[in-house]
Amino acid sequence: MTEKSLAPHVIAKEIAPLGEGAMSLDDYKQLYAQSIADPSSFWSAEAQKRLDWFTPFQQGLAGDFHAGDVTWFAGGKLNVCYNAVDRHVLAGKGDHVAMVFEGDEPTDVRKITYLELQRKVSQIANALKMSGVRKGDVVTVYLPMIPELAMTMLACARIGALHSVVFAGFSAEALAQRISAAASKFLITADQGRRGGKSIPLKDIANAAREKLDCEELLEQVLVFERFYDPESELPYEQMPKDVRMDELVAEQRPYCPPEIMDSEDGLFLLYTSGSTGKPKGLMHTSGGYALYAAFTTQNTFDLRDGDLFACVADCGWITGHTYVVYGPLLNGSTTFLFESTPVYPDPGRYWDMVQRHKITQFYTAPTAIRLLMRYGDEYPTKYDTSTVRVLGSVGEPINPEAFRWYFEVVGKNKCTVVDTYWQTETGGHVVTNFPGITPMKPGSCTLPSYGIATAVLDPLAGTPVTEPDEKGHYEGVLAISKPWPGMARTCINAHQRYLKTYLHVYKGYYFTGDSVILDQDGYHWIIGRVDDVLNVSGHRIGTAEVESALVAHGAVAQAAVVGQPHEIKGQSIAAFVMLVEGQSESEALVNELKNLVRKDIGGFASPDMILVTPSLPMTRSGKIMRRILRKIVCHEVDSLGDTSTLADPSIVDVLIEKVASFN
Ligand code: 6R9
Repeated sequence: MTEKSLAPHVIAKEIAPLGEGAMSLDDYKQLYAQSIADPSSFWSAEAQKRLDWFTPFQQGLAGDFHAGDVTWFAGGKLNVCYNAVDRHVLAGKGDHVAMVFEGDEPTDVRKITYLELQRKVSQIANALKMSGVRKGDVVTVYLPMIPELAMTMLACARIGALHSVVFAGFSAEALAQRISAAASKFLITADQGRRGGKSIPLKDIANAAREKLDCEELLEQVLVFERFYDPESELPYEQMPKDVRMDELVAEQRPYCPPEIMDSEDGLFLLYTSGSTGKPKGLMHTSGGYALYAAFTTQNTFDLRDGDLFACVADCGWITGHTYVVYGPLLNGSTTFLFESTPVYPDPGRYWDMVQRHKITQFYTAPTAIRLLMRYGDEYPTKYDTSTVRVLGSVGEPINPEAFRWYFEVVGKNKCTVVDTYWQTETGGHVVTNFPGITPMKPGSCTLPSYGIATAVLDPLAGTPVTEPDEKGHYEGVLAISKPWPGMARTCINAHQRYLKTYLHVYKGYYFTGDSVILDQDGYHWIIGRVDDVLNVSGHRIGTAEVESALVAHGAVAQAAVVGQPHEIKGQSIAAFVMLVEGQSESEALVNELKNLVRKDIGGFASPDMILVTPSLPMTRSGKIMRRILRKIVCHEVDSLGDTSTLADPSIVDVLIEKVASFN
């Protein structure tokens, strides 16, 4: 963090809209203190207020971080789909629009009411049941950002199956890995996706995935939606055994499916995410706790009110899409927006054009998109009427103050609150964020903890809270959370020890985020970035280990080391150093092959921007690659390389500096 970003540029809260009966900062502080003094009572009251229970729960929180056996509202029975859909219909809101979908082409708009949603989700749920899906099964969902994706997630929740959504930008290899790791017997996909006027051949990729690992043995049925379904037309994709034409099957179903009665602690979904080591982890979120946390944070962070049109433009393939496209807005009975395209198609005014046409009231995106759009100047956001927006949100990585100011001043015309929401796949929803009209903003800081979240800044070595401020009055360390909250993931599927080791046993008594943080004199949180080997490219989490293992799979590569490099738009880009096996030589063709390999193994978004072939890597005598040194070299911080004396061959450092300099 630079000195500049720490400058306490506080945007006066008077500029930010204050809701009716809005709380003051002191009210927040009081309620926050109450929420962390007794989280169990705080969340129990919220769970009674915000969710409908078939059987009430007797206890809020049970278990703790030490044992790794946290539960919320266990014994209470509910159904999350019923809560997100049916109860709004029963309350007389059946004709209220639940979803507004805007496809790749701006003219492709669909509006779906709560009643229509209940019927369609029921039909999909019945189709799943007919295909053999049972309570507790894992259904892998590989779909583009179309309403059927959200509906399929809700249909799974309705029948008690766990959805495992795989982002449609992932490759066949990555899809296969996730089907296999979860022993998933069902795959739901589509013939194609559309983005920026181009077709993405999802079914072909799914077909390729089925040929890998044990997927074909595992899969009982593959249900295929058609992006432009026409019952009269020929199959628009290459068929394989076990394929089912999903739109046809769905149309045959009864439009009501009774919701399964689930325990609060029954799994709602799995979502695979990258960690610092090994293969992606399948984090499991539960029904009651996750649903409550999604509903609560959506309403509080975004000041959600009746009549709002809430637009989170993330893809459902990521946690942001789960919590803030599907579950959060629908659990609140609001109208959610689903967006299939990109911020620059057909031109860089797309977002603001949508805001104007649909009268969007909350708009939520990632800093990488804001930085990209900033480059096209003020002309686009200025051209459109964005006055319906009250809250602008940012998520995925720290937002640099320049991008924050542009978002606030040019997009929000100095009238909206910008909420900088810090959270993770593991946390289920926002854990540190400002609240509209309540928390004064500081561009670049995600500000103060959300209710019930007891943040702690720990000394990374001692594992105890940092108690001594530095000369500026700041506390610096790793970010941890000391008390359980309902939205936290409960386990990694089939790998509870890995869950404990990664999150709960690193620092005893704390949940460890993997991020480092500075707490300023006002208690504001400034996220510095990951302390582990996890990269954040355009807001996408990628483990260095995943990219390295894709690279070494090439016959010519002996060793690979991957680090993040600062990138103006993506936040970070990937820099890879590869050492070739004896007798192989460097060529442009090889570099292209390696890029393609990563594309094939993980997905296009993980492809390195820079691949350098080097004679060797900076290794310790015990053979450990010192990534710290590579990081400094790609960041051009060669004056602060630190101790290089433990390197087996210190002369390699100069060779690498030279290589990086000549690449740029
Ligand atoms: C929601 C999501 C989580 C990691 C997290 C951190 C980074 C997310 C941030 C932020 C600073 C913010 N991150 N939001 N850093 N300010 N507002 O992105 O989940 O994909 O699991 O990534 O993203 O490093 O640890 P996920």
